Amino acid sequence: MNVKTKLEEATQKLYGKTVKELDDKQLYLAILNMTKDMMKDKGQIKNSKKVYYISAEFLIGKLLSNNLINLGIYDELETVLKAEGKELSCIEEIEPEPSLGNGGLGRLAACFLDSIASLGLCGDGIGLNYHFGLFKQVFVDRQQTAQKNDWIEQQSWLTKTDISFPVYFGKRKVQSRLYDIDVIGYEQGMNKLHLFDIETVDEDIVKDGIDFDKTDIEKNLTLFLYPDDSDEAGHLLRIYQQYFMVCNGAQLILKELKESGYDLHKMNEHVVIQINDTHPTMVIPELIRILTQEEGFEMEEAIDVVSKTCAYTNHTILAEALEKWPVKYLQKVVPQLMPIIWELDKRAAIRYDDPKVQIIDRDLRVHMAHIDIHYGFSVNGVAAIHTEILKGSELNPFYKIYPEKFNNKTNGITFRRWLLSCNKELATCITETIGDEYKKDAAELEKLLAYQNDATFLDQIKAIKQRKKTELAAYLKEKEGQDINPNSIFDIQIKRLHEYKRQQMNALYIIHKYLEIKAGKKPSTPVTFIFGAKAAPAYIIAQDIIHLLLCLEEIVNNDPDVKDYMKVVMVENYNVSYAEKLIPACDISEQISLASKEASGTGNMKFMLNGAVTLGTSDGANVEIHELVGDENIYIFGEKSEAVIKHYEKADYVARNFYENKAVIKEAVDYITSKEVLAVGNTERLERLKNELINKDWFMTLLDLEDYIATKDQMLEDYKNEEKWKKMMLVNIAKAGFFSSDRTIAEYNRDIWKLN
Ligand code: 26Q
Repeated sequence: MNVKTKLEEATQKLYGKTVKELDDKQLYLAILNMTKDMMKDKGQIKNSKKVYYISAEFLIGKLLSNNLINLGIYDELETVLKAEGKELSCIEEIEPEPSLGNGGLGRLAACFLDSIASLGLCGDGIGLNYHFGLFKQVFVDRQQTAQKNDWIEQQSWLTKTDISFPVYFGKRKVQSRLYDIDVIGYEQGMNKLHLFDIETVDEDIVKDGIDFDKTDIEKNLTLFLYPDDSDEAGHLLRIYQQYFMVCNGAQLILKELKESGYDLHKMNEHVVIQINDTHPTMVIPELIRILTQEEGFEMEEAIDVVSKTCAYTNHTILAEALEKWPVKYLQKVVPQLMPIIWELDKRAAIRYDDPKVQIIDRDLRVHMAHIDIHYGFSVNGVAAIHTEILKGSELNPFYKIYPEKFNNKTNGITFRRWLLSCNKELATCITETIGDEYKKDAAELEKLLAYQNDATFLDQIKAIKQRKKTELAAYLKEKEGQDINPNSIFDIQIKRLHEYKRQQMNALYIIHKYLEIKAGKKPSTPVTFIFGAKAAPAYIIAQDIIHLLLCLEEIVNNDPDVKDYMKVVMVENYNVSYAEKLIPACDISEQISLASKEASGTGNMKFMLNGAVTLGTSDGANVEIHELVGDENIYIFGEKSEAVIKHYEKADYVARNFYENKAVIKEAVDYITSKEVLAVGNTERLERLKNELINKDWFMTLLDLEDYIATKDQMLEDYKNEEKWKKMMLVNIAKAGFFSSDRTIAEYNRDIWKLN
């Protein structure tokens, strides 16, 4: 049956009407139903060994476009709809975006599910069904406020299952409910994303914004996703969520093993559990608890088989982001796990007396990563430099004990979403030039290198970029009410707001540029600086940085001396769908974290694939991008990671020295509390931020600022050389193949999972 007939059937079944008679919302629901049915028809991917990717976050984004592409029916459906006067792209806008993640880690999990299925590997995701996910960001008085994101509708990609498990928090029992989202591979079968929930959740306890009673877990357990630095009050709830996730996950895994008739004693031959950061770490003691208490295993054997089943991925070296839960908290939430954790601690302590590798430290805090490393068979970092830092410094004592466990898996992104779906024009142009094998084998993109001197092709990619910029300008006009010049250079920094990512350094550049223009130094090409970022509500300095950016937007965009030369736009509620519009339109990709701090970054890969040129430090995957494209096709600046690590060791970085000795730096920093900014901003926030930069600056903004300014100025200058710029675009696209998550997943499978 063709797509036209299927769609007509779906609209008749749902509404008793034809396609023409329906509005976009109704059509969306009909297409949703049709797509879900077609996915079911593809059948489950099956194998005698399966990976469970367990993660507190799956930042899946909207699913319609991707599912249609993976089913291979996007173009056909678009044509059918057009014939009836309907636009598929408008219908896609109707879909609400789930926000089941903070940023990179959650988005990575989503890309991985796509690639696991697309490689035909048997693997499911296990996570939580947060009703409101991460907060929706709303700006009020140039400050971030938080609202709930109500994404679950009557009909959605979620399918309620009849699977339900008891979960005990001590003696308190809650009953779970499993919801599934089907994950369809590109021209492949299907896996599942399992999202656990409880039926007693009460959405009405949410009061103002995102405030609610944090103690009533029956009502609040799966209401929200915690932002990446929650406050004290949130910590207990975070532990409740984590245990709820792993307890359900463990029960599901064991149930599936038993249903397949496999021997639990050989669990590791049929299951591998990939633990996404430390958030799901309790799955290790939980499995050991179940095997010993309910399945008759001896402790020794339970530990052995679980250790051969679990593998851990580390995503950070920021000490404050490594989870260390007080014994007291765990004792309160999951008393039944503590005896197991003490046992695991005792066994590690008997073998190794180094205090750095203990599970429970002297302050009675449980180091979650240490459980994963001692009791898992693999530990991986997410980019080459990150894994080297783990081995050489952060986790060095563990590397010395278990060198064989450590391995690198450089992150990747799914090209289905980040090229085929978000930039159809570029995908088509590439297909017309080198064929479409690159869709299944991303390394094929290198064939584009043969077109470096082909004026027609170079002009095509430049024209596509221009088209995407014009589309974005129209969108920003509609959404943000900002008029931007589509012929200006689009300089974009989109990622979670964090001091180590240094949005504040970009802000200081903007101030510097603004003051230059005011002094009469006009740039020859106008620039638009675009930001998108959410800050954790409890992270004060991050909120201050957002405030500064919004103040700069107000001042710069309304200054008649300046507005023709530069504009600043901080988009509201940056999310996956916004990224899909911003990335194809970008000229300059800002990847400016303090070297050694960004584990990998994945936005950098998405920009590169879409023909943006990176302005970045030698950090995370930027290092590998640099190696691939060569010095001529990237702009690298700033202190290298070894030097930064030394600064921390010696504690010899003094921000004030840079502030006092460099006029350019002083001028930019002082402007934060100038009368112009104070006139539109909040004095307390602005003073606190300036003070932080001069007296603390933990992430060394001022150290790299001069080099950043010089490098970015050079980049703006080079943009004028069209021939040079087009070639840089081409090389970046051609070399992006390495960053396909298909490559990453193939490596996970080859080295860790070993699914046949
Ligand atoms: C921890 C404790 C309590 C509450 C929240 C958290 C928490 C939540 C989210 C800690 C960390 C995160 C998210 C981390 C993250 O997104 N890391 C990013 O992972 C990407 C994928 O590997 C990398 O590319 C980024 O470099 C890394 O920052």
